[in-house]
Amino acid sequence: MSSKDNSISIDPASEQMLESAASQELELAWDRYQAMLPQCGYGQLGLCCKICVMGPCRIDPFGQGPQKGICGATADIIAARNLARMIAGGAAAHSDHGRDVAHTLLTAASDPNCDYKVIDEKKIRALAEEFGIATEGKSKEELAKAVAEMSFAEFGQQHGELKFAQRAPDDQKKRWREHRVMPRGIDREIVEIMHRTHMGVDNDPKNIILQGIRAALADGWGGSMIATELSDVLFGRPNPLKSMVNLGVMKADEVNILVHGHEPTLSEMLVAASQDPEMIKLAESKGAKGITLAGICCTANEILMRHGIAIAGNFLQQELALSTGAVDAMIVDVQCVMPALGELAKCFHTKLISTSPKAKFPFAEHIEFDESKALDIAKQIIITAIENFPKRKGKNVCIPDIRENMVAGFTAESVFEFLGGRYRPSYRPLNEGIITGRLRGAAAIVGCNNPKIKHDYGHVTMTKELLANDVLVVTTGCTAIADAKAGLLDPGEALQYCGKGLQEICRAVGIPPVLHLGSCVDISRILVVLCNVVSQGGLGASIADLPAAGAAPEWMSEKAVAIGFYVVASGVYTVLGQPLPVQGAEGLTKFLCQDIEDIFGGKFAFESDPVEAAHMMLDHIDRKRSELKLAPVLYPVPYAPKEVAEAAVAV
Ligand code: NFS
Ligand code: SF4
Repeated sequence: MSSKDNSISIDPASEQMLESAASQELELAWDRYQAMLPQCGYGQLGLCCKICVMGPCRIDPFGQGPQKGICGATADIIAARNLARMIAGGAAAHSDHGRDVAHTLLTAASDPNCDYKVIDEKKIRALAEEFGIATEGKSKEELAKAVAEMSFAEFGQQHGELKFAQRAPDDQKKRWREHRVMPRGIDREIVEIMHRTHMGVDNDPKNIILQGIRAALADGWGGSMIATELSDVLFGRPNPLKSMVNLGVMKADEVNILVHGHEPTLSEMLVAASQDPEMIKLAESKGAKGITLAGICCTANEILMRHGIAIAGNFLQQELALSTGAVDAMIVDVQCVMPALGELAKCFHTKLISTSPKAKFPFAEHIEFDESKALDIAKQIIITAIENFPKRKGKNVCIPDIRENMVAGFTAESVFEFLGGRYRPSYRPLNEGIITGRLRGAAAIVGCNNPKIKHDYGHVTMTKELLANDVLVVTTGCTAIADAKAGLLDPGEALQYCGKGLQEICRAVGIPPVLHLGSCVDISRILVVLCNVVSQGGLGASIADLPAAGAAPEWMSEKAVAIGFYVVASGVYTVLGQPLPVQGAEGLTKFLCQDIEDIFGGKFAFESDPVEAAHMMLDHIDRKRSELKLAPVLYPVPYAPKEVAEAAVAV
């Protein structure tokens, strides 16, 4: 795709950098995507197996060639095994992140010299009570130690049920127990996928997917929820705050440091180190006016939520950020970090610094992070960046002068306080809004960028379509960043896109129509919001009853697959902008897009057009409204439901 092609991104800052990168002949993900075309059809349809070396085997989707692998595996078996392994990869990534946070909490609680502290006493007390720990007379450190140890145990637990899964409404728990997908231990469910999908073990596609669901639930209601909850204890619960987003948050005359990846442990310390007066003095001594720290991807969302640190961009902007030539150091930890970055950084003075023993990269300098010396190492990293700043001098630097205001920092608790007012926290106004038809429903839009889809187009177009139809939107991850860049997290600017009912709610309550709930592990916050809405009453007894839907319009990662499955298995209708790689497997596709709804109340749909996808979500929301016998929506809205549209055509 030539960067002259206007259709690569809807974000003007990214467009500008695409032009600039093209003129410097820099290679980006979009170029590599073009070079990859045509992509393998067998892979896209889920019909390629290389689980054993009798293969690789592939199934002919046209029915002419082989219909079975050498072992006899059919299309459905092959696609189900591949998909379950994707879930295992995604659940492992989120959960290993959660485990690391538990480890940091344990260190913070045990070592008085640790740079991390147990910050949120109220939350650690509540969690300890939830875990059945006697709290009376215990210090927050003692409680944190116990909660950290019990969280560790959730990973290795061999039988029983995960603790946070108990938060789910009874209906969800009943379905999970009945179909034997209630997760036992987080690691156990992931290992069991690997066992079952080994050659010659589980060869029933549905049975394979059910184990995939068990691991996915262990992610959403286990590993991810542990990551979110314990991060809140360590770093503080987010509260609504203002910040800025897009490449233009970098400054030509300051040391620009970008953090990229996922775990908040490192980025939290970099925030502290970058604000240290000594560091700022050092930067000034090198001729810089100060230090700008900004983030890419989900670690950006973590420090945005808690400190209001600006965001430089989402997944597909990681290379564009480097292409500005203005980055003195990009510090990466784990997940969603392109291995292409090191080579690109070499075109500039930029230092790429890897920090996790789990994730090393070509051409990166490795400064290993160790939480027992967290602040010292963070300072060492900041010093490395500062010392690199003078090397930028005289080089071509191009920072797009484009940035947007945003409000972020919502949680299941702060939404609650906002909606009900500080003195009478309650989800009542939200439920009432839906019951009376002022709000049509709620939607969660999450997930990545993908060069197969015009950058940010899926997220922003879908969000606007839902807002126009009086649907309150919650968001996380790279969607949140896309929406923020488009002004949708700026309450003033976003209201113009909202239907009348949504406008009234937002004005009365003082919330933006798109609520940023954090990073991808914080989708666990969305699960808690759904539980709270159900328990508030008036909208059914199950998450599956709610006039709500989910979507990932530009997803690309295995983590997104794990999320999709735990959300669907929690009762949410979920539309994916790219199909899961199952479409060559007819039986499996029917199971995921149809039959699974009878079991869990949620199902998948695939639709690449974000407007059409939004309409499918609206149809679902309307169906749920009528099942609940709710009043018709209060204000006539621009979208005509499918039946009406079809009838109009027929006439
Ligand atoms: Ni989620 Fe976050 Fe972005 Fe996708 Fe990657 S950053 S964990 S996986 S690309 S939303
Ligand atoms: Fe082929 Fe079966 Fe081996 Fe897969 S497991 S590579 S289908 S023989």
